[in-house]
Amino acid sequence: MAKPKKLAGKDHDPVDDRPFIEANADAKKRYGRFNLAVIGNTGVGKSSLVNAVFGREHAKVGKGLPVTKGVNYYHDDFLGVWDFEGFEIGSTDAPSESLRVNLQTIAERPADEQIAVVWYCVLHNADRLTEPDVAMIRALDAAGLPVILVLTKTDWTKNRVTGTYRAPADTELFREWLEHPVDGDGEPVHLPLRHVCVTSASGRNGKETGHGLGDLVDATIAVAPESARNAFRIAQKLNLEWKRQMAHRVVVGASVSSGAAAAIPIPVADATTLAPIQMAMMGRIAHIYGLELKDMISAATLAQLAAHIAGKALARSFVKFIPVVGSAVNGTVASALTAATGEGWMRLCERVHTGDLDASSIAETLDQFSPTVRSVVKNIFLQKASRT
Ligand SMILES: Nc1nc2c(ncn2[C@@H]2O[C@H](COP(=O)(O)OP(=O)(O)OP(=O)(O)O)[C@@H](O)[C@H]2O)c(=O)[nH]1
Ligand SMILES: [Mg+2]
Repeated sequence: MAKPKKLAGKDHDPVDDRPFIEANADAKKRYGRFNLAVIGNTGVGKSSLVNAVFGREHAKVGKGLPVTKGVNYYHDDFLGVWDFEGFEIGSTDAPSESLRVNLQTIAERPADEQIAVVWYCVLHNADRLTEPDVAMIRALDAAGLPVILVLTKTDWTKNRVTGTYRAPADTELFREWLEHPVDGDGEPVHLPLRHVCVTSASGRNGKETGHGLGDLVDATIAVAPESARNAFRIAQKLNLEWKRQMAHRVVVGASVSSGAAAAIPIPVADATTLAPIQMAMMGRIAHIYGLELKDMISAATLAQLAAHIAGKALARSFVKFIPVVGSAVNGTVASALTAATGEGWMRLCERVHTGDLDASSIAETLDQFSPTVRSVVKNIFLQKASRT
């Protein structure tokens, strides 16, 4: 491992924030963008579904880049949405034919725009799929795309006794048909769906949370190509546990690196040796939680962050509290310090991600998330325990 760049020697010099920015940019490249195609008639709830799962105002009506007729592409660093307008009933073109042409156009676009998964959206109370629906699903499958059929705007009813929600009986029948489709003569119909999900993006009044979205997220990751899965874990907002697991791996890696960097104990006065490792760890974790740096974290906040979390003052305070350490930070303390820093940063990122904490107030709340002596000591014990 390359020895971390030595940072400014004087106490008041700021810690370099470049490792944060570089690691953040590197995470963006490494994890890439998740591209979803949503197809379905106007008003079936495509945009609402995308917003419920990804939590951004991506798919607002009529505000994308019209890539080809009837298809808009919306994207940020984490997520790309190919928004297909529904076909017009009675139009002369066969919808599956125009879909094929559109898919061809998309296939010629850059690699980071390629569709990973398709949500084919149909109203839950549509009593059947139309011929054009079936033809389009086959065309998508023929193009090698995994298709999830999403029944939308389901009116769930709550069982007063059990508290569980149920879709209407007709919707369940429709789902069963979709899973084992047969024609009027009872002959099987070829319908290449990878999964059927029954969903609603919001409650009846448009305010409550949706239903069936966890199932949709699980189905999506299951059918996504392996290379797109981490990008999906990052882009979606419903399963926080996936993010925690990814971020935790980053913390463990940085913690090990810190231990190695301090294999020969670092004099406390030089404890900023650990800063680049910690800053890089935080940059990657910020990406995993979907924090867009340019919008959310100003350069001034970053500098403050660096000073706060990775500064040598912190290491000094540990020396006061942990007498065994003496005047140097050894490998065990260094790795515990980094682990505690990472855990605090994960909590902060998670709160910004869920909207509990406003990004503009990160600077004022840093103290709450900085590692405490207690959390470092806990990590020292955990590490000792894991070695024995
Ligand atoms: N009750 C209920 N209404 C919903 C649900 N999902 C969407 N809607 C409403 O249905 C309307 C259309 O939703 P959109 O998400 O804009 O539908 P769309 O498929 O993106 O429509 P276009 O972009 O015009 O093709 C909006 O008024 C939504 O609030 C749902 O699950 N339940
Ligand atoms: Mg829409």
